[in-house]
Amino acid sequence: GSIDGGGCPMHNGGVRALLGRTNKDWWPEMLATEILNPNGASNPMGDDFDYAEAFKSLDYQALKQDLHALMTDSQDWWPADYGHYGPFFIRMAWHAAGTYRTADGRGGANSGQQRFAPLDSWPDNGNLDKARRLLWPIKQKYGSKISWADLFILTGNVAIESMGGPVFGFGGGRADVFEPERDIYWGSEDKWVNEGVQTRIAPEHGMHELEGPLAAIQMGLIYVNPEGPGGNPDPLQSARDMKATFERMAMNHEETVALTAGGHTFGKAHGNGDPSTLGHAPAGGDLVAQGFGWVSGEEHGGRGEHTVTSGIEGSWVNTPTEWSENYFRLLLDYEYELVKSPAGAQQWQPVNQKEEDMAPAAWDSSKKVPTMMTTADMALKMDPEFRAISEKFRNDHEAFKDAFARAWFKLTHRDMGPKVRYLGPDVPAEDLIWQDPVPAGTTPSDDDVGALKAKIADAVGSGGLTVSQLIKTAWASASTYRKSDHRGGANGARVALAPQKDWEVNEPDMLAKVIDTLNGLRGSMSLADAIVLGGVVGLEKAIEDAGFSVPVPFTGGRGDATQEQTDVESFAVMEPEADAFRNYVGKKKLAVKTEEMMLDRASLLGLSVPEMVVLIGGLRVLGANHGERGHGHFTKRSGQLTNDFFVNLYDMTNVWQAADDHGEEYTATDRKEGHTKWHATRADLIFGSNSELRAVGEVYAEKGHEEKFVKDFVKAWTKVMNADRFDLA
Ligand code: HEB
Repeated sequence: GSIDGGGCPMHNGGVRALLGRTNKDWWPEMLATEILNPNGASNPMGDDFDYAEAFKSLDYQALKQDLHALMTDSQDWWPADYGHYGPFFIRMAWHAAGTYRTADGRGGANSGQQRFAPLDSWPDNGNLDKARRLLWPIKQKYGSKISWADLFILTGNVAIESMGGPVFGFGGGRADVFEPERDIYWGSEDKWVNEGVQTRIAPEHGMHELEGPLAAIQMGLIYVNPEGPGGNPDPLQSARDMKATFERMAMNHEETVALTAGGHTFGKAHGNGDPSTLGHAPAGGDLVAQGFGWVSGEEHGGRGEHTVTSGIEGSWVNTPTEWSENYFRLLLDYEYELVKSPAGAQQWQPVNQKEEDMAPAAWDSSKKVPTMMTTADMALKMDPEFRAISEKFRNDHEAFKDAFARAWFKLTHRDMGPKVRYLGPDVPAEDLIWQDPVPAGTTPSDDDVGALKAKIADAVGSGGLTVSQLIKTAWASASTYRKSDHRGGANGARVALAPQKDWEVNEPDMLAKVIDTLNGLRGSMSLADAIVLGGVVGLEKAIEDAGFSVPVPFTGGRGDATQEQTDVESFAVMEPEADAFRNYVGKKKLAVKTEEMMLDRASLLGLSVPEMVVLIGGLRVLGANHGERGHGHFTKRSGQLTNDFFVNLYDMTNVWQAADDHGEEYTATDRKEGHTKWHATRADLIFGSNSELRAVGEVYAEKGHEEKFVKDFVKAWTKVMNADRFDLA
């Protein structure tokens, strides 16, 4: 699930703010540009700009050629180790993609977030500001035909290719945003990883599991601390942390080994200097630094030979700019001893290393230096399960190559959603299970749509189906969509498959009955379309019963996925632990308040405040609550689409009182007569207590706005139903 308590004692009573620590907390003096674009309308390309169209006019091969040339075009202001920037760019791409986490689909490479705080200033992203600046002339040349987000990943691919490594493919289509994502929780700690803060998994303190939805072991890391948990060089504990964090990014243990080994077949770590002389991270830096961070105070400027990034020093293998079999060979054939880098970091060095296995010095290829392993690399040798995988890959290089190429492709494309969103000539033909494939649907004719509508309406007329059931089923199907990684949604009708069909929030018995009935009626139309059409029929009846005539649009053409096309485990993390739209709260104790969960879900659905407000107000009177729950059902005209929720919520004859001792349920009594009037949850009363939600709700409660309410509801509803229709664009 998305936001669980995770057993973290740091957050008083287990409740924390939805967003934890934000940029404003880290850098109070940061220029508050958001006052100019409170609604996120900061894209200089304007609303009409269509990145997919722009990408189609890109000279992709010329761009790739320029990137190949860039790899060895060393610049004095940040010279290339071994004369090759490839490894540096691979790390840039990996860190761009590596923030992805499965629980809420946020993070990842798909909007170019590495350009903004806090990511640009995370200790783990040290010196990647230079990698991005090296790319600027190419970004400038191709302009808006290639986004920064796509460029990061494509550059990583070209880097691998240019050093002879295996590449599975590339799909473009990551549109840039122009401000930091403000909807993402990165943690609550007020110190960075290198400032002695508690690690997020610490069994000795009763913390066995990462706090949801986080996927990094400490604030400011992409995954784990290379020196070991909290700096403790224990490879087995490091293995534990690697498994926990890589699982959160959708990687199994084999993929985790392949990625780390493949990545560290290239490049070096940087720790040849005094880390205490390093200046500010990019955010909070001096004007004259122009966005460069970690400027060294040492005479030589901390470049080249004197670079300090992680503080660890050395390359993993003897051939750091070529794809090879050397990583596993050196890892498994040598004994290692713990040593300290010049910067004082803990690292592992081969015992009695043969001269030919040593690496060329990055700045003087005539000199040989010992190779090294980080504690995280040692995990691949010391942890029995990782060890077996390492040995398998060592003995079968083709299997390793294939595993690395596929895992890299998944890493860098996991947050792009369905394959229809991929652009460009290098999109692989093969369908991959993590892409949540859905067979193409066929658009039903108007006659077929009309005929099925009539049949569903008959079923409602005869009592075989209810408006509430149709609305709940359509909502259950479509509302899994999340704009963070473009997963979920009504397309594919996965609501009828495991695991979604069994989710408590979906009321499995009710759901099965509705789906059976729709299957019996739908003929050749897809189930996915029939479910959405069921919602249309339910809604139109509710609108008509309320005395309005507002049509509900329907766009067919969805396909049905099979169980084989559905990775049950990867869908399991999408199960809602609460859904305010259905007034549902699960049994699990959550780390944030119910109304914050509501905001989070609305944000993932891409809703604005008015859209969220109108949807909740409408769903309540339509009887879309989970089970038979009557909370928030502020109407005497159940099943009619009216603004009664707001009219009755804002009625001053109500006096509200808590009805339980954990703040979830409330009861209204009549101010004069004292009789019980309504029952509500937090997710109902927040629309009266929060001044901004109230201001919007009041508009819907106003005289003369009854029809506006219906029209706005239909619009917001339709937006949710079609949120995943990338095939229509
Ligand atoms: Fe890595 C580098 C850690 C995974 C790729 N890395 C690195 C370093 C460190 C690390 C510490 C150094 C930095 C500096 O500069 O100083 N990693 C790590 C960890 C992990 C990892 C802990 C988890 C386990 N990687 C990874 C992956 C990849 C990579 C997955 C991909 C795929 N890296 C890399 C590269 C590099 C690195 C390529 C190099 C860079 C240069 O050379 O600059």
